[in-house]
Amino acid sequence: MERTFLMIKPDGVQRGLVGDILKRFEAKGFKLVGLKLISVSEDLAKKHYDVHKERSFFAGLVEFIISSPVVAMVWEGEGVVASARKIIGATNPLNAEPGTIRGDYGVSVGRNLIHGSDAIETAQREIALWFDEKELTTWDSHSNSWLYE
Ligand code: ABT
Ligand code: MG
Repeated sequence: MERTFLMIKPDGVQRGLVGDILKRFEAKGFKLVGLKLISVSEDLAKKHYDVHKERSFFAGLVEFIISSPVVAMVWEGEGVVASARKIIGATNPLNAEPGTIRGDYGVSVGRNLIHGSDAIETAQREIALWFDEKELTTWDSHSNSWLYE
């Protein structure tokens, strides 16, 4: 089954939005298989955002991610990678639709509340980067037969 990596950024944790954000993915019908609150090391932040290392905003982005705890998560379900990106909304919260997490709660691109893997291959890389295999839990959700035909 498809999996994605999501991370509630320091602004989402500081603003008390963890419960609201988790609720959206649960209510949609995705299954939580990994969850932890952590202070991110500079090394991990740099590895996570490696694709942006030449960009002007890279140093500020790394500083932001290590500035305060984040909630790292793995969610599972059919089409979860693309669907989670829709639930999250556009990168710039001012362009994100109301009803999305960024559309409902954000106003600036550098404080956009949550990260979601942008493709299945990216998700596999990010899950391996953030979680040990033993931190992920495989379980049967009683909702499964009511979510899937
Ligand atoms: P992430 O889920 O955090 O990867 O965001 P998303 O994929 O929607 O957007 P990208 B382009 O990957 O942005 C990564 C982080 O960099 C910030 N950013 C991005 C800037 O601060 N300035 C910019 O001009 C761009 C393009 C936004 C994202 N994180 N934060 N916070
Ligand atoms: Mg991205």
